[in-house]
Amino acid sequence: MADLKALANDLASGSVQVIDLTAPLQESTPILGLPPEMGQTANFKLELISRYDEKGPAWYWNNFHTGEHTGTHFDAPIHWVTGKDLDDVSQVPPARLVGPAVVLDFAKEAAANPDFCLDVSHVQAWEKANGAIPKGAWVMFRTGWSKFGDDAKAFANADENGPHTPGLTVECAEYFATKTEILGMGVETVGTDAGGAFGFSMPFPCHTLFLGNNKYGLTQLRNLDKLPTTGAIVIAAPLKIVGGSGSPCRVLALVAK
Ligand code: 23J
Ligand code: MN
Repeated sequence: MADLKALANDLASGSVQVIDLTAPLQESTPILGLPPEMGQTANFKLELISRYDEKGPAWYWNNFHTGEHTGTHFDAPIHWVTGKDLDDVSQVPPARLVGPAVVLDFAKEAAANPDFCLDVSHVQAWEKANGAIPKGAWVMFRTGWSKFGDDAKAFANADENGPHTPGLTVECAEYFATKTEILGMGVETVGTDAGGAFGFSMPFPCHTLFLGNNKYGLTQLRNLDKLPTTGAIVIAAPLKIVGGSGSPCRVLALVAK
């Protein structure tokens, strides 16, 4: 039998640390902007119900408004047409929210080229250096992009040709989606796809291929620089929205010290 007592002791002593990979969720949290003729997702917004006042003398609470895909969030397979018959966010099995994390660090490349795309050769070189990506892994694509997370303009990095943010090539998305048994991909940017992915030979390959192959997306992650290359455990906790295509998500990592 597995030994959770050891884990409890390690948590209590601090020899296992809990790292929060979640960005703060507030009105200023950056959101994806699509071309104006398309439907748009909403910013997060709090609406006060009462705060120890005449509407509620002893209690503070809010309603909130948000898009499902606002801030650090989870993409369920049903989000994309290729996954339309697969799970909504409430149907994702809980065992598939938790897994070992591998960190593919391409922050240097993304700093030199904001349109940097991870390709199959990068993944093969990573596996040669670090071992095979385990079954059920969360693949964390570290780009350093979270440093722009408090500045919506820098985060989107758009010019007249659209946004310029790093992502995956079509071939790399296809490799992960069809040749591996990972849970999904975690990124620091606003979505799993590159900023320029609408113009790829297959538009939005990460959404198309990951979600169509029952794999997930995690976005707007922070603190990936605090994870080891391998060895962390990641827990993604989206809200169990019945029929939902995704959800703002708390993402935590367990890291051995
Ligand atoms: C809808 C259309 C295109 C994209 C997205 C959503 C996302 O990035 C998302 O948050 O799933 S690229
Ligand atoms: Mn999304």
